[in-house]
Amino acid sequence: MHRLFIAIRPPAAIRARLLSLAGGVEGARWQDDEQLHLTLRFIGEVDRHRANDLADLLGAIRFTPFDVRIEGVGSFDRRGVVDTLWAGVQPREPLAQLHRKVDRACVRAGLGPEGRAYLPHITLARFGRRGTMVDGFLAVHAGLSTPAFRIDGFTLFESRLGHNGARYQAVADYHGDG
Ligand code: 3AM
Repeated sequence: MHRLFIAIRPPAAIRARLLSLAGGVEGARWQDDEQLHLTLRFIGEVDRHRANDLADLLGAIRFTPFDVRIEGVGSFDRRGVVDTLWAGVQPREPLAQLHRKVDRACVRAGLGPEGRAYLPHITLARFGRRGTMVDGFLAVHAGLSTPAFRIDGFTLFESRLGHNGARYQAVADYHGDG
C-alpha cells in the first residue's frame, strides 16, 4: 500500500521565507525545507493498481498556470487544541478550481470524494497532543506576504513515516498548459 497525496512545491525563495518564520513557539515541530508543500488533495492508502489509475487520470488534467502569493498565517485545531500552524495562500479560487479537477480524478479512480472544505495552506509546524499557545505567532505574522509565484504544475507524493515526522517522496510530476 502507498500513502499518497497531491501537492505543489513552492519555489526555493518562498520556502526560505517560510523557513525563516520558525522558532519561538513552544512545542512546535517546524517543517523542514523538504516537507514544505501546498496540498491539493490528501488521498491516503491505496494499492498499486489504483495508484496507477490515479496517475493516468491526473495526467489528463488541463489547467492554465496562474500566480499566487503567501498571505498571512493561521492555525487548525483538533478537538479545541491547536495542532497545525500554516501560511495562507491567495488568491484561493484558482487553487480551488485545480483542487476540484484533482478531486474529480480521484473519484474516477475509485477513491472517495474529498471529505473537507478545501482551504489552501502551507503547513509550517505541527504540535503534539497538548497543543500550545499560538496567538503571539499569529499576531506577529498576520501581515506576512510574499511576491507572487507561478503554479504551473503539481506532484503526486508518497508519504512515509521517518525519524522526524513524515518524509515526502515525489512519485510523478504533472504540468499545466503553456
Ligand atoms: O498540507 P498539510 O500538511 O496540511 O496533514 C496532512 C498533510 O496536510 C494531510 O495530508 C497532507 C500530507 O500528509 N493529511 C494526513 N492525513 C489526512 C487525513 N486523514 C490528511 N488530510 C486529510 N485526511
